[in-house]
Amino acid sequence: MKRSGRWSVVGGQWSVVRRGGSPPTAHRRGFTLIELMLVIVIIATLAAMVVPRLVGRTEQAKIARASGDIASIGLALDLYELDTGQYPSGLEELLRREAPEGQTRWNGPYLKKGLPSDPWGRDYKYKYPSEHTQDYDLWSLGPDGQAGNDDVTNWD
Ligand SMILES: [Ca+2]
Repeated sequence: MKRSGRWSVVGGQWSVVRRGGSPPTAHRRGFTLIELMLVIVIIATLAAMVVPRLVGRTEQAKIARASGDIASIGLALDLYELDTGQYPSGLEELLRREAPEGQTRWNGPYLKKGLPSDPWGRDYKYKYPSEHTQDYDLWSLGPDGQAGNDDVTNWD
């Protein structure tokens, strides 16, 4: 590739100097430091406006992922119940490869990819029998790790 010029700093200006050594002329265009700083300030301002929205979206995405996890763990629980006639006492039962003693129908492990942590790095909670008049309770404590309104649950 033939290069037509080279980058150089002349008097605080970034500019392309033409090969052949023709002297810099008045209409030569380069970025001054001030212009560069202006661009940086504009980018920083845009980032400050956009980043909080992205953070909000990330939280929404985590809640959506927790709902998805709860749905797929729920599916595994239902398959377990279909084979054994009852829901397991704990989620780790879904990971069991060998059938329990006397269990003739068994297609474990029911969670092939293991038990996921919730998007905030904690275990999903499981309770059987349910306290919410359903088959079982399955939930995440949400962003704050404590029981409250931001929990992601399979009941409301
Ligand atoms: Ca919570």
